[in-house]
Amino acid sequence: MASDIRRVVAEAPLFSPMTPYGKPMSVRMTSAGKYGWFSDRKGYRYEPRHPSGVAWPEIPDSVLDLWRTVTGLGRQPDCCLINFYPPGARMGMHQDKDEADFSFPVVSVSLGDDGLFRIGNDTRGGKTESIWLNSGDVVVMGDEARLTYHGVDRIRPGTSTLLEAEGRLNLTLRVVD
Ligand SMILES: O=C(O)CCC(=O)C(=O)O
Ligand SMILES: [Mn+2]
Repeated sequence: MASDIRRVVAEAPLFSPMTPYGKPMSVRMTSAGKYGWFSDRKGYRYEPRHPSGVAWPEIPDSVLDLWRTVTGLGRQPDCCLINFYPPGARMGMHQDKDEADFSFPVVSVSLGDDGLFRIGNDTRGGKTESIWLNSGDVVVMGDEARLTYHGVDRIRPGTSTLLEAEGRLNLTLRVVD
């Protein structure tokens, strides 16, 4: 799967999106599928093209197979968001809510270095729990957990040899329409 993602990144290079508040995110990202997730001063949204103007590459079969196995759904995801966390990168607590239908789960796959994932509840603030996600771990955010706040506090560089560079890759599979 890591080599499939490398091919996607070769076609649709990683970029650092700007938050709506005007600060670049520390995570670098790209996408595969019908839509890619994007952010700039105008806000968070899905876009049909990479910022370079090319269409997003297709979602690799290895990733679609995992989606089918984990969800049992006939419906395929519209987006595979690829996040790359270099050492020092993090992602603040947020809900995934730019999708039209929250009855579909979001499936997340972690590859490479360990990441400290924090999960709360469906309101901002309040009690949270942290778990280290290791390479190969899959998290399904579905049903009552679909709109749970979550984020990544830090990664532990050098804990995996899967990727050439130090860092963590996370894929999230999303039904957008
Ligand atoms: O990197 C992770 O484990 C979570 C990524 C995430 O929450 C997102 O891309 O929306
Ligand atoms: Mn998320």
